[in-house]
Order: sequence, then C-alpha cells, then structure tokens
Amino acid sequence: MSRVTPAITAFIGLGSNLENPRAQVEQALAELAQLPDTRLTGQSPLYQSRAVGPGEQPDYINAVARIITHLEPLALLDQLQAVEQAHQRVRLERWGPRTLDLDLLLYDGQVIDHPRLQVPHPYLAQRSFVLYPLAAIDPQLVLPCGTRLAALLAQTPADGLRVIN
Ligand code: A4P
Ligand code: MG
Repeated sequence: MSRVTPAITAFIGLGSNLENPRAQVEQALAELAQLPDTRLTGQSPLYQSRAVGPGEQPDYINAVARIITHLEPLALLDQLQAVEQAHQRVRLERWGPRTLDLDLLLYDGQVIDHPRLQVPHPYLAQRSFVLYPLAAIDPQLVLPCGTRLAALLAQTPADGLRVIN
C-alpha cells in the first residue's frame, strides 16, 4: 500500500440512521482507530440530526473523527469503504437511509477532484451535522479555500442538531 511521508491530518464524517445508529457510529470510531498506518487523534461527541434526503427517514447519528495517517487519499477511501461494507451497508438510493456512511471531509489542506473522490467533501460547508462536530474537535480549522470554519458556523443554523453524549 502506498504511503505518504510525513503523516497528514484528515477528518472523517460518520453517519448512520439504521439498525442501532449509535452503536454503528461508536463501532466505526473504534474501527477507524484500527486502520493501518493511522492513528485516531480526536472525536466529536455524537449528535442526533434530522435526515437530509428523500422521504420520511429516521434521524441520523453523526460524528466527526480526526486521524493522522500515512495512507494516500484513495487508499484511505478504500479503507473507509471496507469499514462501510463490514457494517453491511447496502447502497439503495442516493441520500437514502444507511447503516453507515463514512465521508472523507478533509485531507491535509488538499483539494482533490478525482472520479472516486472529491475533497473537501462537496456538501461539507452546508451541513450543520458536519460543521458543528468539526468545530467540537478543531474550532480554529481553516478550509483549503481559506474560509474559516467559524465563519461557516456563524451562517449555519443548528437545525435541530443536538449532542447526545
Ligand atoms: N466520494 C466522492 N468524494 C467522497 C468523499 N469525500 N468521501 C464517492 C467519501 N466518498 C466520496 O458515495 C458515493 C461515492 O462518493 C462513493 O463511491 C465515493 O467514491 P456513497 O456514500 O455511496 O453515496 P451517498 O453517501 O448516498 O451519496 P453522497 O453524495 O456521498 O451523500 P453524502 O453527502 O454522503 O450524504 N442527513 C443527516 N442528517 N446526516 C447524514 O449523515 N448523510 C447523507 C449522505 C444524506 N443525509 C444525511 C446524512
Ligand atoms: Mg457518502
């Protein structure tokens, strides 16, 4: 597996709204800590959020993790997708309910536009269930475009988001 040296910091968004979402997210955090060439260096509280997506869906449990990793971006995505698969995620429809969704939100200060991977995650800046947990880990964060996380938060209502632990 190709490695980057030195290690870089990345942020992962976790979300689940099926089959005991809280346990899915807690288990996934433990699994992120076990990824090869990777250390889990921060995790937000768990949040409950209203589903963004089609139809009536159960609320989500969301969280964000910070890691330090030597994995290249696509190798990291492969690992995240393997964790999703281990949670028996079935891709039925876009933005539909799921047992576990892992999004690579930020990878160092990099902007990546690859058929399999866009970083920063395309909806990061609009989603309270991503911005608030990110701020819980690193309130000083600045996005690759130079926008401060604090500025995005100031214009994003919590929209029913609440901490559950
Ligand atoms: N992909 C591209 N960029 C990335 C990235 N930065 N991180 C590709 C992860 N994957 C990335 O993803 C489809 C493809 O996106 C992957 O194969 C990968 O190569 P997917 O997870 O299969 O599909 P999806 O998640 O249904 O679509 P999408 O557009 O990724 O949706 P989101 O943005 O992940 O949104 N409401 C609440 N309250 N909380 C949530 O967590 N999540 C979603 C999913 C919708 N509504 C939600 C929540
Ligand atoms: Mg996704």
